[in-house]
Amino acid sequence: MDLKKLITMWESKGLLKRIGQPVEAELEVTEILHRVFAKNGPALLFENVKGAKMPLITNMFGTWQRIWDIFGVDSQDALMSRVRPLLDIEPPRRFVDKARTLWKIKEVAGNLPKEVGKAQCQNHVFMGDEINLGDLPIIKCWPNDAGRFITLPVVVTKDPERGIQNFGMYRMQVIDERTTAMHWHPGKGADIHCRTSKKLGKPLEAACVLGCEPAVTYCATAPLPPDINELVLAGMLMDEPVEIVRCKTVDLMVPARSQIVLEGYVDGSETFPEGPFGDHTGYYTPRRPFPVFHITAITTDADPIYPSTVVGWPPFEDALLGKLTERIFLPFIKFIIPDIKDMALPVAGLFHNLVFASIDKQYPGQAYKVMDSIWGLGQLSTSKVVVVFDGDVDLHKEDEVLFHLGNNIDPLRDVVIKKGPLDILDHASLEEGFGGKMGIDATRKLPEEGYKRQWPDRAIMDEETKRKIDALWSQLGL
Ligand SMILES: [Mn+2]
Repeated sequence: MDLKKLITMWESKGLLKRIGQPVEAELEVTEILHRVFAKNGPALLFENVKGAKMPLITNMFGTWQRIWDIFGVDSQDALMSRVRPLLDIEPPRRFVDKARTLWKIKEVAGNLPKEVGKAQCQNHVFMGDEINLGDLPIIKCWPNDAGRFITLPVVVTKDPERGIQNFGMYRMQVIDERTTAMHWHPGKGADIHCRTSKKLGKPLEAACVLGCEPAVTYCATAPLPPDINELVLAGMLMDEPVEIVRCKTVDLMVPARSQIVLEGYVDGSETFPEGPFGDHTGYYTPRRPFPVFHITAITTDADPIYPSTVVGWPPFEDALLGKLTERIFLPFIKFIIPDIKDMALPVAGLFHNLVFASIDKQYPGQAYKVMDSIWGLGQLSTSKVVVVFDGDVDLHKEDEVLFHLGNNIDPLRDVVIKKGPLDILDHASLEEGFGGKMGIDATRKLPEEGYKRQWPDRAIMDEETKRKIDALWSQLGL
């Protein structure tokens, strides 16, 4: 569903609040958002951000109810059922299977991106001297931030050799009215495109899409393998194709139902000292050189709305997006690592500091095999601490997790320390992006794992007593 329709719907359900009072783009939006998010409050539409020519929306992803609305579902299960067909596609053995497989592929194909000729995001086109980022209510999030940052951009780039587009989210620091920095880290989709362009000796065309379908915004943050199109995932999750339109000044296709598109290019040899920026670690990330984005056109909806978010000391608005990714990608992780029964990445662990996995242990050393698999898998490879539990542990109850973590381990025997890649934002690690990792085996130990004692039974009530007390319960008046 597009942003304007969501706004109408949320307003009618009391899930969005308009704020007419004048508010500063610097810091004030952050402080208001922080307080409203903390009490599971509404999405906020700031209609009067000082100095800006359009309203700002924030806290779109702040509650599960709004997230389900974004995808047009009423529950997590309903959303999950839309990606399940991908996992069920297997080589057909019988005719009836074949029919089923084709139907499933059709179901996926029916929601592929669809090109349109005319788009709401190109209602107004601003070029040359008309380009002015000052018209947008771009916020400064934290007191020591280097300046104003675009925090919810969907950045579109194309592999210059193979023509495959990528949609990623990289914060953009405003340098002047038509220039920004592009905070894409080494190895991210757009960074790879930029390096290829530099090798070919030409600039990389890029577009920054603001206020597209929020489902598309989410998919730009999803840890998809390279070359898997984010819009295909968005189409599946929304059960509706993403409409795309050709940009006015660059050869890129962008989501048509967007509020604002910044078109331009990045010259791979030019950098800007980007940052500091108060990041989702709750700390400022240091100033580092990043590429520069030159805007060649701004296209907008008839009356555009600018989207934003703030990250910081968790939990913040991005916590729900992280949890959503944990749930959506679990079936795919289980497909690759079948040992895994469940996984939890606690919000306070920032999704890369702490990973909990559970297994039904079948053989000695299986917990270590699972740790190595996690450390070898996509973005999970930067996980700092991985703890493996038995399958009967509810990984989503922090008390239960800590109970087993403390109760079931002997650090001399059950901890492995090793080296590997870490999240670039980790300020504690030995080097930026590289350092120590820890794996903890918190499962019941087998004799072959060096446990020569008798693993004790859990002290739990028997069923007969429970039934007797059930029968007695109403008479006890408790
Ligand atoms: Mn990608």
